Amino acid sequence: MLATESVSLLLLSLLSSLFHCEHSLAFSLKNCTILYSENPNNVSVTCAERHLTAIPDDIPGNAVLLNLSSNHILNISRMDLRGLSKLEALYVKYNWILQIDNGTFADLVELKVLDLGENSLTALTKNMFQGLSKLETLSLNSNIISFISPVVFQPLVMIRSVDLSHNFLHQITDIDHIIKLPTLQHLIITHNNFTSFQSDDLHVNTSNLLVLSLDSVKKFSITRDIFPHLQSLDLRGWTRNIQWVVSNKTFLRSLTRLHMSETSLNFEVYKTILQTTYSLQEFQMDNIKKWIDDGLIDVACQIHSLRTVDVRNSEIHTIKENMLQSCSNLTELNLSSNHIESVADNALQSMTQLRSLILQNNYLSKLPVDVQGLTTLEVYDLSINDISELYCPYFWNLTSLTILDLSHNRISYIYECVFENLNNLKILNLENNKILSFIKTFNDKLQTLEFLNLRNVDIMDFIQGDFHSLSSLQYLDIDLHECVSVDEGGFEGLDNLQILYLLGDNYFYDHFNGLSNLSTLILNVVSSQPHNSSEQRDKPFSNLPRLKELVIKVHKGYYDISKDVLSGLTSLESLRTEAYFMGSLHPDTFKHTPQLKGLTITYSELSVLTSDVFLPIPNLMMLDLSNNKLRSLDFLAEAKLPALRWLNVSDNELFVISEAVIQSLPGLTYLDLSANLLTCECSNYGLIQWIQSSKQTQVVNAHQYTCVFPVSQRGNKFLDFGFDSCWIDAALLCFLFSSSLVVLTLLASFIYHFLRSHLTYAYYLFVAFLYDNKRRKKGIPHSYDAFVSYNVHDEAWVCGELLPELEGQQGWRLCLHHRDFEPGKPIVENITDAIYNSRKTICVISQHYLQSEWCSREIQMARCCQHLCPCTQ
Ligand SMILES: *[C@@H]1O[C@H](CO)[C@@H](O)[C@H](O)[C@H]1NC(C)=O
Ligand SMILES: *[C@@H]1O[C@H](CO)[C@@H](O)[C@H](O)[C@H]1NC(C)=O
Ligand SMILES: *[C@@H]1O[C@H](CO)[C@@H](O)[C@H](O)[C@H]1NC(C)=O
Ligand SMILES: *[C@@H]1O[C@H](CO)[C@@H](O)[C@H](O)[C@H]1NC(C)=O
Ligand SMILES: *[C@@H]1O[C@H](CO)[C@@H](O)[C@H](O)[C@H]1NC(C)=O
Ligand SMILES: *[C@@H]1O[C@H](CO)[C@@H](O)[C@H](O)[C@H]1NC(C)=O
Ligand SMILES: *[C@@H]1O[C@H](CO)[C@@H](O)[C@H](O)[C@H]1NC(C)=O
Ligand SMILES: *[C@@H]1O[C@H](CO)[C@@H](O)[C@H](O)[C@H]1NC(C)=O
Ligand SMILES: *[C@@H]1O[C@H](CO)[C@@H](O)[C@H](O)[C@H]1NC(C)=O
Ligand SMILES: CC(=O)N[C@H]1CO[C@H](CO)[C@@H](O)[C@@H]1O
Repeated sequence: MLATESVSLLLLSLLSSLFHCEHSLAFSLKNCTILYSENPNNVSVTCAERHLTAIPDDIPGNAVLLNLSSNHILNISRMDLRGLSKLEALYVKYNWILQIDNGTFADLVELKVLDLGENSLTALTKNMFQGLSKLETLSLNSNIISFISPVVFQPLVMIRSVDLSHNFLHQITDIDHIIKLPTLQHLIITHNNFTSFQSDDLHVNTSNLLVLSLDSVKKFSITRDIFPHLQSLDLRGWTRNIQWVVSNKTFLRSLTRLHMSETSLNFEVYKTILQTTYSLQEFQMDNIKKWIDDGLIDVACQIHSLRTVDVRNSEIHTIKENMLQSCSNLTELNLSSNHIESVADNALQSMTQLRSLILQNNYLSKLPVDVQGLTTLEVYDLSINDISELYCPYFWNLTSLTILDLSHNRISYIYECVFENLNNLKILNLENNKILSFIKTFNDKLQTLEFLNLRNVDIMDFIQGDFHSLSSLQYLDIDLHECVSVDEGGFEGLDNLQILYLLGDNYFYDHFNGLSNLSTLILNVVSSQPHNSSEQRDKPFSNLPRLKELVIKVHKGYYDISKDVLSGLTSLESLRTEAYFMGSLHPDTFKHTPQLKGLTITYSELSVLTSDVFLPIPNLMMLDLSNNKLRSLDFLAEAKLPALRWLNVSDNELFVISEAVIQSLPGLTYLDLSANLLTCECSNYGLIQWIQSSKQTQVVNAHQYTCVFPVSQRGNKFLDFGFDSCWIDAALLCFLFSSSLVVLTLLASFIYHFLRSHLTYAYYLFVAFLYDNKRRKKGIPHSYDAFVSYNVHDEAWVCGELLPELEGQQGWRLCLHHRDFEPGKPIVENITDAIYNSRKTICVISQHYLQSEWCSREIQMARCCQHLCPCTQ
């Protein structure tokens, strides 16, 4: 009895430990999200923008990227990042970090990128970066660092780039140890409080630095060959009048790129700087309005090697005749974001090598005449100006042009002749213009064009033949402000088109004829209001056999989508719709798209879905049904979606998720249930258990979900819901279980005590039965013809009468117990052996026989196993 009780106690404690399972192994993180990725090794975790004050303790150990940006973290200690040995990138930007403990990053042996920018660090202490032997990029910008330990960078044996801009450093010796690092290529130290930058202060003979961004200093002096590899110098933000000393021009022999800005420098200083950079190829200047008129560009162009000039935000109004007179060797000129209204005749004429001319974001109202002669031009950008007219033969000699950007102008008409001769043009951007018609614009021209952007042009109608000659076109964007129409055959000729963006309201006709190679179609539909039913309307995409991706966004949806709307889309892998399949989905909708892997149906007021809808698409991997009115996911339980990995059902009206649903999605790794009406009741018990214990499926932000029902629980955290009420059921279960156990034990001991002998007997009968079965299966022959069962008192008769008769006269071989039983063997086994080795059993029945226990057993066994007994009568 005692034993039984302790067994049930043990069971009870086992049960209760199941109910209070361990959370720490769970996959749904408390304050972070693992970004979905098809590659299981790419574990990117983001905890950004969550008001965190400390690094969460449940970051998975296999995380590769961790984003902790924009929180309120104050310090990082040794334990916070323990074990994250796979981490390659760590972003802790925009926090309040004051302190980082020694050895904090010791476990981060794979880390390549560390961003500690925009924090409150004051010092970089000795062992701070210990262990970061693979770090390549370190950002420490916008802190208040004023002290750097001489040895802090020593562990960083692979470091390539360090950003220390916007700190409180004031001595160049502070960065001495950084410049020394042999692997360092890129150093940013702008916006500090350095007074000078002098090679004599640096205790290094040769630095491998390629790029240096430097703060405004009073003195810049290089008197040793310390930067033989320096390619790029960024001196933006220099406001002081400085002393610039480069004692030998060869010291900056590798410098090809110089970037400067601001206007407070003396013109003479600019000149001095430029004169010491004799290999310069690229000169970029911002905000140098003041020196433009004095001819700064011209001074720069006198460096023979210069090829690129980039002058932005400098309020240039006119490109004067002599402004670029020395710039004849330039290949790239960028004058974007100025106020250029006009270009003087002959201002650009000398630039016979020019390949790229960027005049973006200016006030030009006419095409600059001079450009007509720049026959070497390959890139011409006139976007964001006021140009209203394109005329002929303006572009005719620009035969090398490959990119022409005329977007964001006021062009209203394009004459038939405009694009004549542009036989190399690949990209044409006419976005945001007032063009009303394209009649013959592209006729027999632009056969090499691959990319055409007509987004937001004012055109109303595309007619047959408009695009006829654009046989190389791969990308076409005609997403417009207003609805337009494309006449039947309007897209004819676009045999190579792969990507098409389209806006309008009546595309559901026969308009995709001829687009047999289209792989992506993005439709922005104003309204899907049905027109007269016709076969084309019901099967609008039937001519797009190669289409892989279809996006349909409807601004005003209607409730009448044909079940065959996807007919013909046999290659479709991704379908994204918004407000398109309004209200319901016909079960046969996806019958035509067996390859579908990603499906999005949002803002469609779906409240009920049936599992049949998904039966034709068993390969579905990503399903987004967010922003609908679903009240149940039970359809998923029968839908059989074994490949489903990503499921978003946020912003619906779900209140209970049954365990059947959870179990039907074996491959799920990402589930978003946010913004539903989750009920904190026992019916969600399975869900909560699963969220907390699943090691495969992440339920995004689950720890932030709150109860909506019942009203008494409203606002409480969903996962905190106590199962006290559900406990009653569990306790009852335990009670019933243990009571049955007790009753069973009692019964067993009763039987054992009172019916033991019967049980033994039954046991032997059973053994006999098994034995016989085995023999029969094996087909072992019998050793005797008969076993004679008799009582000892009848032995005289058996030996004297029966034996001579049967063995002597008939030749039978009999088995007699006094003669043939094996001595030493248990009697029962001897009996069974005898019976089974004999074909028949002969029972010699007498008064003694009937009184003997053994004899009656022999009869029973023989009956049971030879299926007959000759002496039952
Ligand atoms: C890893 O996953 C993130 C998030 O899904 C993604 O942005 C990134 O491109 C992926 N990186 C690789 C190398 O697959
Ligand atoms: C980290 O999160 C911030 C804030 O959401 C975001 O702006 C930034 O792009 C993220 N960084 C990376 C590398 O994902
Ligand atoms: C880290 O910050 C927490 C407050 O967020 C504070 O309690 C703790 O003492 C700090 N640790 C150290 C080592 O400064
Ligand atoms: C780091 O270690 C140095 C000595 O090695 C010690 O002076 C300093 O206070 C330590 N810093 C922290 C934050 O523990
Ligand atoms: C920068 O240095 C000057 C003098 O060298 C000092 O007056 C000023 O306070 C310093 N600024 C900062 C932000 O350290
Ligand atoms: C710099 O070179 C000089 C002589 O060439 C040598 O004596 C000195 O040790 C070197 N300094 C460093 C820091 O390598
Ligand atoms: C400049 O340096 C080069 C090579 O280092 C040397 O040949 C030349 O004499 C130096 N010129 C001057 C003026 O010191
Ligand atoms: C243009 O380049 C040629 C050859 O490289 C050179 O002779 C000429 O002086 C350069 N012109 C200017 C203005 O730099
Ligand atoms: C185009 O080039 C031809 C021959 O080089 C020349 O005659 C014609 O004037 C040029 N046209 C323009 C518009 O510059
Ligand atoms: C550091 C931090 O803000 N941690 C939060 C993580 O999420 C849990 C549960 O939502 C909060 O209680 C913690 O404050």
